[in-house]
Amino acid sequence: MPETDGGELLEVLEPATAAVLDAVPRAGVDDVDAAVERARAAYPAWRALSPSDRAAVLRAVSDAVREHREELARLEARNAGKPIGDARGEMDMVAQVFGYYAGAPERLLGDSIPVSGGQAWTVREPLGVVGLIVPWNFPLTIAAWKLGPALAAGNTVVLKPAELTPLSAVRFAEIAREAGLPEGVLNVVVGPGSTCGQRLVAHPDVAKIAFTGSTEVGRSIAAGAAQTIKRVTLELGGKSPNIIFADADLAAAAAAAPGAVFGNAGQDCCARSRILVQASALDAFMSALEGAVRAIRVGDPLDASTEMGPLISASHRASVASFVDDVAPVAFRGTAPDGPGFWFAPTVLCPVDPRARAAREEIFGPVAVVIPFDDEQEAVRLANDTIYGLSGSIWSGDGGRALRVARALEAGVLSINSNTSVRVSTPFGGFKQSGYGRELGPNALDAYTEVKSIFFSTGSAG
Ligand code: TAP
Repeated sequence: MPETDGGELLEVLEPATAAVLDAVPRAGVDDVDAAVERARAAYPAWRALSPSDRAAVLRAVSDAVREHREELARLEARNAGKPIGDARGEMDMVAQVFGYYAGAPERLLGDSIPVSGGQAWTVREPLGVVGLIVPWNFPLTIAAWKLGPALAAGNTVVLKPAELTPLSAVRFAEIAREAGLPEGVLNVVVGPGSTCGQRLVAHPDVAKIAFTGSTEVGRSIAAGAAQTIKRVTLELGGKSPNIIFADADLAAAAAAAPGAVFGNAGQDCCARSRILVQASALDAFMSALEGAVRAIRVGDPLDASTEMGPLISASHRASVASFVDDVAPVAFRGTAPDGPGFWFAPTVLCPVDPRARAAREEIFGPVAVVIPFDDEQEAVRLANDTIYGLSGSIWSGDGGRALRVARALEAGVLSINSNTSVRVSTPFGGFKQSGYGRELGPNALDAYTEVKSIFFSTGSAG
């Protein structure tokens, strides 16, 4: 059960049916304070654990996630409405993240720096209690990206999942505890961002907030954290470009484009939701894309053949639908089930004016805009014409051009002739208003440690 004594119950819905899936106690501010206190009490012992012992615990957590893969995947598929195949892949990634960061406690290296009169070197210290605030789109995966490096570095944690999708975090905490994570090292509080999230941000004993979610809330977290000079990392929204040059393998680009924007029903901060296509290839690309979009299987998340599930909530569906009004230039749409559940058919708008709302705002749903361009310069200008800078793709048969464009794009995670953004061993994070700080890879440890410099005087020979 989550960390709360509160009496109020939070009903958790299943997006595919709109029915109640479960009910969990809803935490309040007092529960956050109690969780921070437990994390504070557990910190000295967790920090003092030998690096190899801390590594062994993280390895055991990784193994336990693998053992519980199917249970966790089904929970995530039902609560977040994502296809079971995707959910299984996400649980594999969660296990990989803990396995990867199990290597970190024994590799938190410092520098030895030449100075006069003695020896200087640096060590990495944990921060203390860190607050993790995560969204509903990849609930346990995004939590793991933060938990792995935070725990490896010797911090203790209070994790606040989104109220819409708390179930996998609650179950994961039990599994991790059974696998040997000491009491109090990971504390889950299930409650609203407006109370529990804000309290974590304001709490004087929380050293850092790692947040993934909307740019709007990220802004308020950065402002709130300034009061106590908390460390903050922010992984926020995106409006990522998928740039397709006429010299690309158009069939491959068109076959891959739907997955890059309609995966997780478009509820993905890395969604390549702006498809920029060189005008001379537009017709050929659009006809290949149409077949791929109409073929997407949208349906029951627990059916192994499903490729796209529902949206997360009724209100989010209304927000997505507002981008496909009567005057939207709908080129073609896929299908979606009727009846209960928050369904929305994959939709492609073309041609879209780059100044249009659908081309500028993060839709966070299965709606792609296609924008034609004439040359490389225009492609780069259009791609960078956004407040965001998270990810993007470049498809071209000209390697020099692909690299030139990759260097010119203002974004943190790019792929060439591929739409993948995320690997456990490579850094992930945004430029501009997509946030700051990096998750995953070796860089994530920087965000959960302070560098300490120590000078040892050697005196002078007598
Ligand atoms: P947010 O409101 O940003 O929620 C993300 C997390 O922050 C949730 O755990 C939320 O808690 C918490 N939160 C909300 N207000 C807070 C506050 N004032 N202080 C501290 N924590 C707070 O995102 P959302 O409502 O779920 O989605 C809105 C839009 O955000 C989406 O349409 C999409 O554009 C964007 N979004 C981006 C991402 C990524 S991966 N970058 C993920 C999700 C959403 P509760 O939800 O429990 O109240």
